[in-house]
Amino acid sequence: TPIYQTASATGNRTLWVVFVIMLISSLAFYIMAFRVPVQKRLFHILTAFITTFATISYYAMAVGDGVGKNKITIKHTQKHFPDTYDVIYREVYWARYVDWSVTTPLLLLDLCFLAGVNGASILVAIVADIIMILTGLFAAFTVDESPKWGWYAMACIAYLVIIYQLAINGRQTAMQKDNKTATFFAAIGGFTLVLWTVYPIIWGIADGSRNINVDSEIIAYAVLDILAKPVFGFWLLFTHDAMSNSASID
Ligand code: RET
Repeated sequence: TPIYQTASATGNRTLWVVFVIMLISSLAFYIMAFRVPVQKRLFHILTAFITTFATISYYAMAVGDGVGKNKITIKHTQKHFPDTYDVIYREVYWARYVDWSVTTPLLLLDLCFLAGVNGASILVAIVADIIMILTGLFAAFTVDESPKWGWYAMACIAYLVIIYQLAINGRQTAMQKDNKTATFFAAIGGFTLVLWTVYPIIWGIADGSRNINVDSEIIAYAVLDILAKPVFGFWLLFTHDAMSNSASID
């Protein structure tokens, strides 16, 4: 008998709550953007776009459009007994991958511009990021177990490339800037590194091995998304506004 894994009212309510938080944050970021001169708006615009895309994708998930079904067969081998199979149908929110494929590159641009990373390294980080999200999407929709983890491994390698560009390259260039920028980049970059690393862990126990239910998955990503987008954004923009008043970054 197949196993069905679907969201309940709790999961759906969580999606709506995050939709509202993303919407309000976006409005706040656009207002903050208009309050600074256009030459200082780059971070504001990037950050506002990030939550705008998240607003759209959470709406898609909450109304039930951004979600599909994936069937996976898990084989259990036992000595002296015939193989048994678990067939699991699970809801997969593909709208997340649409969101991430746009917003994670924009988040990387925020960090790269803050650190002053060169164009080639920015491009490498962004292409690696797109590969990470697309291979993650393929992983989420494979039907057999082994290719799933093959896609997952590819995504993890791409993630390591991003970390290299930001944590090694980015930190080096940030340290050549003024003290305040260097310290701030270390703080917000460290925050990002920890947060982003939790995503593949959640994915592994949710979409990957299907050990947690869809509601828990929705709640886990909700917390991460709020920290990675609105909290990250307010922190970046308030610090940026405070620092540019004392003329340190542009
Ligand atoms: C996947 C699965 C495959 C392996 C890896 C992943 C990484 C995802 C990341 C997502 C970050 C999302 C953010 C969203 C903002 O709100 C695709 C889950 C490595 C790092 C920051």
